[in-house]
Amino acid sequence: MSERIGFYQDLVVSAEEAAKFVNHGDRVGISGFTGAGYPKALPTAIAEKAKAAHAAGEEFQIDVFSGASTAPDCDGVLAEADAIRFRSPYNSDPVLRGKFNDGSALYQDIHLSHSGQQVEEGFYGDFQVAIIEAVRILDNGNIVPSSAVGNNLEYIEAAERIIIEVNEWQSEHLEGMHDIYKIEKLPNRQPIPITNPGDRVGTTYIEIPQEKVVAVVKTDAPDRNAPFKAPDEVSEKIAANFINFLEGEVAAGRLAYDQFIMQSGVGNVPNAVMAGLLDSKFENIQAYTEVIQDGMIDLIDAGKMTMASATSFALSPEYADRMNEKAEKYKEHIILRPQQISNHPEVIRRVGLIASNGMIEADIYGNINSTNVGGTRIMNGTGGSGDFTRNAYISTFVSPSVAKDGAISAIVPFASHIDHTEHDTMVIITEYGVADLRGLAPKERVEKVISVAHPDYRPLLEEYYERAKQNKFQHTPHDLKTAFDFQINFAEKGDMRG
Ligand code: 0RQ
Repeated sequence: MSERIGFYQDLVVSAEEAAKFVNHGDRVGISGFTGAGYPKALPTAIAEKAKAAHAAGEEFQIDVFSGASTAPDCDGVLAEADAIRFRSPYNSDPVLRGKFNDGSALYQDIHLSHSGQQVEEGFYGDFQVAIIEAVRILDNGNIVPSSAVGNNLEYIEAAERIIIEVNEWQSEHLEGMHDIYKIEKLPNRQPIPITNPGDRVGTTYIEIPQEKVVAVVKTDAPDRNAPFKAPDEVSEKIAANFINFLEGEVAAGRLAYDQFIMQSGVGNVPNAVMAGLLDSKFENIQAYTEVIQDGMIDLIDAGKMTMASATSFALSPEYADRMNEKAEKYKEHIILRPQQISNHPEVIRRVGLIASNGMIEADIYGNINSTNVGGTRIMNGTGGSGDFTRNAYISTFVSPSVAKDGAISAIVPFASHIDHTEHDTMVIITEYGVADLRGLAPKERVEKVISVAHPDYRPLLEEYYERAKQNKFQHTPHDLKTAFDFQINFAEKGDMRG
């Protein structure tokens, strides 16, 4: 174990000892993104400290900033201990989500490419602590990050005190997979010199200001690594529709079989899309995306995907084991970057990728709600979906047409919260087909969007549109009195059909 800690040997302590450096009211930046690369030991130790303080009638809450989501042994334990006052920029932990929704914790849901810069520029104030997971500490005190890079650079720079967790579960062969490039602060910013997903422009390690390191903790625990559900009939149909759409782009001369650069959101539908790509004519697929999922590993193994650039892994346990065994081989095909780079609008626009993300609901004009069920109940967050949707060559949303056994339609008259506007949405894909909205005025889009709704909901959407057209103003007709009937029906009667 100690060979992983080539420096700061005298700072190695237990997690409980290290937690002494975290105080009530601190702003704490942690490593971690989609359940990978988050600190495994400190969160529990901080949660225990919070519980002890609360039992003694004292206050103890911190503000937590990460790359994106973490895991039950990070956000979950802190939320259960009521140790989080404020959280940003992304969360998918159910316990913490409950706290946001009952008002006992605050959440700022922002674009993942913006969060690090806003920390750097001081928008949040001072940071007291950074807790960063590493594979290894190098002999000069710098670190090899683990399975996510996220906002590590920004938190290390902003924090007064740095705690490093060295996790032996992570493969040492991840060394060399990272590409750490630091964007200069304003006003000295230069173009990011990446023109292809496989371009390496930085270092394989993160520089650490040695004087700030206060503790090193040894861990040996796996990433969250939730298994994916096997693709079901609906996700397979969505995937087939997505691939048909790509085939149509080839037929139209706007894409070639060896030109496809993808961004993919996380989840079962994206994984089904990747399973579909395995049997497709597409070759030499590249990803410029934020997370590497199981489906991409399969594509790499099959020789179909040549390069995947991201900021973290989001692998199932089986695939995480495979990564740990064969990291040496995978690093020929995978680059892990800071999230400011993996999600950077400049690079996304330059490489010309096709984005596909999930959604909660789309309205008849193409506005997308990715985050708030019924307009008010936060689910996860916008994550990187805005970074990619706004800047992709083609932006698609993929979703089952209904949720909760048909009680919820993914296509509604008016989205009850809007994360991506009709100006950015190009294509909506469900199991019923592809609504290609490119080049269309709002009123021309309605029929196409309704055609991918579930058949139960199509007549209700058509009736709504007829009513909306009675409006005096005919550019984006709405009947505001009934525009949210679907969502109101669900809130009051448990079914959008009323
Ligand atoms: O809940 O499991 O309790 O039934 O949402 O839904 O269909 O499995 O799809 O996992 O892709 O999630 C938008 C939440 C979709 C996700 C969202 C319920 C549904 C189910 C999951 P149950 P599915 P997904 C890269 C890009 C925003 C961030 C983003 C998301 C659960 O894709 O968070 O795109 N996206 N990031 O029943 C009520 C609706 C619903 C609904 C689905 N209309 N109303 N519940 N659900 N639609 C990732 C990062 O940035 C890190």
